[in-house]
Amino acid sequence: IVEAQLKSMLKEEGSESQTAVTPRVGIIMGSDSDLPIMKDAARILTVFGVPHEVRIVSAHRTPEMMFSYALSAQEQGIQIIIAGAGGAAHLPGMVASLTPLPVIGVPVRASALDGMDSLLSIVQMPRGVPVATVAINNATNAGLLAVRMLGVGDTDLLARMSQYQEDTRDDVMKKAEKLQT
Ligand code: RP5
Repeated sequence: IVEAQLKSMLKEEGSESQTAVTPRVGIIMGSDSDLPIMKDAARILTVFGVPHEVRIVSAHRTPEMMFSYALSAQEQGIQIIIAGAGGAAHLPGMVASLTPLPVIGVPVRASALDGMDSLLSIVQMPRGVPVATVAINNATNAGLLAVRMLGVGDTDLLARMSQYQEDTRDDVMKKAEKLQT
């Protein structure tokens, strides 16, 4: 049921998983309640044409699924994992301990502690097990970071990232000019 809900929410957004081709990025999250935030990562990957998949994988509620996802990701063709979680956000770190792939962690603001709990749970990893942590609720940056990482071996993708940066710059300049007139 969760998978069906996930698909329909992503379809509405135009960010549904591109399952026809092998996903290069796996977007996982602890709960379907993380999806309103995590879909921003899917949206960015869709804009850049990067095949990806979206899954609910909980470190605490479905630990066996987390183990099997993390242990099989590399052989499935996944190159980067974006993992979002809130509260006692152990998913990104645990996944990073089980795979050699780069893991980008998204702290989701999910509890009474305003996301600081998620941020600290994800960013304070022990030496030897890195998780590239983005700002609280900033799944957009997780998607952009994944594109930059893939761009190291993909000049077309890197060119599209440069274009995105130019567009962002132009957008700010236009707003600044408008304010002056
Ligand atoms: C975490 O607990 C999830 O990542 C989510 O952010 C938080 C709350 O989950 P729900 O109770 O909404 O399912 O594991």
